[in-house]
Amino acid sequence: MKTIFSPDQLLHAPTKEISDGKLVPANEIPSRAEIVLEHLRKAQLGDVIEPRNFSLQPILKVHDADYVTFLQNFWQFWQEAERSEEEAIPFVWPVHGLRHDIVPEHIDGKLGYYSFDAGTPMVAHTWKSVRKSAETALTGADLILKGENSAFALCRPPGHHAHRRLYGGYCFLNNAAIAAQYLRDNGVGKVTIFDVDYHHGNGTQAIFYDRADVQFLSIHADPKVEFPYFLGHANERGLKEGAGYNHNYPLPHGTQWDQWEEAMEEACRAIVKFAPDVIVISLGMDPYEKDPISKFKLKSGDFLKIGARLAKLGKPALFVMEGGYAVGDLGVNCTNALTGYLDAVTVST
Ligand code: OKP
Ligand code: ZN
Repeated sequence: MKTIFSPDQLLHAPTKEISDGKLVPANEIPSRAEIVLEHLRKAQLGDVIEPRNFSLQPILKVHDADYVTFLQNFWQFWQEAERSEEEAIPFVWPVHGLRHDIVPEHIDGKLGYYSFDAGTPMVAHTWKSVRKSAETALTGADLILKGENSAFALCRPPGHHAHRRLYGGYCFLNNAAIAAQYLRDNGVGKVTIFDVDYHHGNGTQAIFYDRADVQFLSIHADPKVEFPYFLGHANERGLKEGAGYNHNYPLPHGTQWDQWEEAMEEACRAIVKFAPDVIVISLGMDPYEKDPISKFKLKSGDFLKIGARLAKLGKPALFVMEGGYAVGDLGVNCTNALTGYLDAVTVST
């Protein structure tokens, strides 16, 4: 399995984030990608290649143009506002009863307009990194289109919380959604996005909520008690043509493998019924027991089982990295998911 990654994805490197009412050291840090690379190389998973360049067009199929322009020009706005801070954090949002129809001119208004949390700082090179991260996913999609059975897009920054015109949860461009849309636009009939990250993939869900050509499934901590709090309940089943094509499996804090696996089996039944041509896996390693911001109890060995179960679905698979913050064990856990997949594929085909 080839891995796609660009060193430019390391440039987005905020040092802090707002969490639990205080500024704390950032969790979504560049070394996450480096440790994954190191372990993939050690395991000889396959070649590591750089993403190719893409026009903005495949990104603009998923994200609104004004939002993309905002991300692109953000640092210039920030400097024009004579901000000396190196990390920008929003603090006011157009929630219930406030207006959404006028985009503010002031940088603080724009930051709030295009975000949904205060935990996702923007820095000088954010755009460069997030564009490359999306191109990493797109290059993975290209490999699948060329006939590879699987590929690993080592995306970082992650993407699954990003909506069409909203950033948050460390995410700016929705890498998995951009790849899925690109597959659709290049002849793939039906795509499943299966999100196994600890957090609900609210952005991906929202992007495809009214569509029947892209199925979305997510196993995650119950939003009643976990970020992102405002989406991810079991009764969100899709709208219009998309009705019935969205599946959420919220689970309680403390969930261990047996319970997680039950949800995965239910999700796999829905995937088999949908019969996708390609599966995009939003691969988060944060259901891990030692994850510093999560409360599930999966063990390192459980990621092998996740990979093996995905292989049994028997479809081309594009793995797109999302979360996972126990940096010391992230390389092992990610490698386990991918080798678990490869070993099972070899056996069954
Ligand atoms: C991104 B991904 C906890 C604060 C939560 C946001 C978490 C974003 C997770 N005190 N901050 O889904 O791994
Ligand atoms: Zn997560």
